[in-house]
Amino acid sequence: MQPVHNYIHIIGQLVVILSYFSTMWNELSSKAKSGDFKSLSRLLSLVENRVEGYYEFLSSLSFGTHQKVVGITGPPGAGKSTLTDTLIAEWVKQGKRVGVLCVDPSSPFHLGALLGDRIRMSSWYNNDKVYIRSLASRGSLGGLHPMILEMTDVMRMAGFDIILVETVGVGQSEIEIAGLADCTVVVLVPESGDEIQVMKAGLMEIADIFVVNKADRPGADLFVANLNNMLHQSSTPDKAPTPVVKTIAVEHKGSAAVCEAIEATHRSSNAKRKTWLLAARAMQIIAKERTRDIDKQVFLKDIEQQQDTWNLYRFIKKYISH
Ligand SMILES: Nc1nc2c(ncn2[C@@H]2O[C@H](COP(=O)(O)OP(=O)(O)OP(=O)(O)O)[C@@H](O)[C@H]2O)c(=O)[nH]1
Ligand SMILES: [Mg+2]
Repeated sequence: MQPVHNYIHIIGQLVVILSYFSTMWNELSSKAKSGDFKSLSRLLSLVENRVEGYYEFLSSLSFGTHQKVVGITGPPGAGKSTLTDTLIAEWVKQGKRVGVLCVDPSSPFHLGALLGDRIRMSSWYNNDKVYIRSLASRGSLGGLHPMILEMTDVMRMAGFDIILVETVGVGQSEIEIAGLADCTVVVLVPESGDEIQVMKAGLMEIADIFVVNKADRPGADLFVANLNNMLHQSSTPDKAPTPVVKTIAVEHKGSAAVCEAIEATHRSSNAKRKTWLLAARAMQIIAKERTRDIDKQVFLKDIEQQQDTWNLYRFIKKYISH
């Protein structure tokens, strides 16, 4: 009889623990929905760390359709954070609630950026319409952040009208952001001649809007003209050329035009593109869940230790065969 009692006791404890978790998720989400940023921060951390119950929580979410996820990407130092700051100001003026996720690649090159964003956007930290969270990219191989899609959905649940995701355009992140955002803004500067070459290899397709920032610098008009030229050449009868907006973010110039352009892409976004975006998101999450057991650091070490006779397919076989 003793073992049966033990089982009942254990099951009872499990029920208590599970109901504790479910109450915690429910309480935090209802507080976050009512505008409590502390609860939102905690929810984001729980999802970021995949704490017990996160998947059930995500599965229970529902959100409005008016919300818009805007991706801001571009080369390091192009002025993305400064522009984000001015866009927040425009939207707050319109009475909108804005949530921002800044993804910071955790390379030593960008160590200062996190602090930089804090300083630049510090004026918003006490505004109850604006929530800003910086994330490290946490070893996601050249990508955004392993839980960025899920965290963006938590932001949607919290009811922001606009959710901005700022990311430095390196590696895979541009492609990932196109799958994440309803509208992708690519920020360039007049000196971005080389980036135009890069764009031919993929950036062009993902941009809904190009912003040429630092238009106070020499060569801005020529750069805009060249860019427009290139975009016109690649446009088709059923696809208008991607709009180009000139800004001087440090002087808050041009940000209203960027907001208008973002609004316009919302109106013109078609059902086919939406389906494509949802499919891209679903594929990303499935791929991530399937590779979840692979510790990236161990994986990298394993590759490092391979000999010259290394064969990629032999190496990955142990990961893909069941
Ligand atoms: N001249 C000029 N400088 C600008 C403009 N916008 C931003 N800057 C400056 O450019 C520098 C980089 O700006 P950030 O907003 O940090 O750029 P970022 O793209 O967010 O940088 P990372 O996140 O590090 O990639 C800062 O010193 C800004 O003051 C502009 O319109 N004109
Ligand atoms: Mg920045």
